[in-house]
Amino acid sequence: MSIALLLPNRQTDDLVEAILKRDPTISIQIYPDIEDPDSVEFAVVWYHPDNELNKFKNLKAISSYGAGVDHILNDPGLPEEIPFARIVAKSLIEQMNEYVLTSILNHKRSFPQFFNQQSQQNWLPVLAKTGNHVGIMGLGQLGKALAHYLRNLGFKVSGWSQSKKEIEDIETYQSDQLDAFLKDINYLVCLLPLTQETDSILNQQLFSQCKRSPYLINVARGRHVVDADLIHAIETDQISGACLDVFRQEPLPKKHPFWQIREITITPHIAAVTSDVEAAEQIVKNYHLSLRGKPLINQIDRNKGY
Ligand code: NDP
Ligand code: OXD
Repeated sequence: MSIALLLPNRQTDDLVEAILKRDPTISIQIYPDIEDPDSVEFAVVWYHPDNELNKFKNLKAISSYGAGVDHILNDPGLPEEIPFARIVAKSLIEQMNEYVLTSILNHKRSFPQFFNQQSQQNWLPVLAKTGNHVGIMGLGQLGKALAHYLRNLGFKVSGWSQSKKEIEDIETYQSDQLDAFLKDINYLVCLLPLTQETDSILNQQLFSQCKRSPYLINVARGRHVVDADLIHAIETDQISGACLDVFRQEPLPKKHPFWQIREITITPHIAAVTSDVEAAEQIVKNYHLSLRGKPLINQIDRNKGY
């Protein structure tokens, strides 16, 4: 019996070592060298090729290698009834907080402009931008922690989520209150899961509801953004600029117009990276739970899609 790792384009040595450190009895097969598919009872996946999971006749459960599970749900060959889970880790929260704060402050204090000016030996003071109101779309594991973090640093914070939340010192809005949520914010952070409902949510209509030309920080999924609408919103100053970590196609193609837009900062899907040690801890626990037919830790609700 074994765990299969389907993590194309990733080095797997550290994850294998971390899993074996927790349980040296586990046998691990690494895609594409799966020699004994019938022995696979548990699969760990990250943007795996479609229709591979249904080759494992004895599969009992699946784990995402990260926080998102859109790549699992998008597999047309995802076996029905097989439970799957995602990774929730302290280090993801810490990295995400740090990334978003850096993006906000870079924009607020015009650092990209100063880097540019330095390369031209150009001494041109630019004052700090006013407005400290951050709106977070998604108040889950990452969004809620970010809300507390920014609030403790003195930002005004609002949050928007599917269901209404009560969080001290944070203005919270539920799904039918998007307009009110968007109206006053200076920074808009997307930390939603990618689902049918949230696909392309950052579009022209939403941007037109923002009244203070907020700076967009998308650290969720590229498919949340309608690229052409974002470019138009920046050109018409509905959105003052954007820091984008995720894209519809990754790596972002060299010809994509985002590369040429001064108001857009691009990072290569690096906001919060799963640590192999933390992932291994949850993978091994879930492997053993699945063998006993028990619910998984951080199991996904298939109906909700997150
Ligand atoms: P969670 O599942 O914990 O939280 C999701 C939040 O989004 C919940 O508050 C949920 O509302 C809300 N939500 C879901 N659907 C809707 C909707 N239709 N309308 C309004 N609110 C909605 O996710 P995480 O916080 O763990 O992660 C969020 C995403 O961040 C991941 O799915 C992943 O895509 C991305 N990510 C990106 C990384 C990077 O490096 N760029 C790293 C890690 C994650 P409710 O609480 O009411 O259910
Ligand atoms: C994740 C990610 O979902 O890195 O963990 O995007």
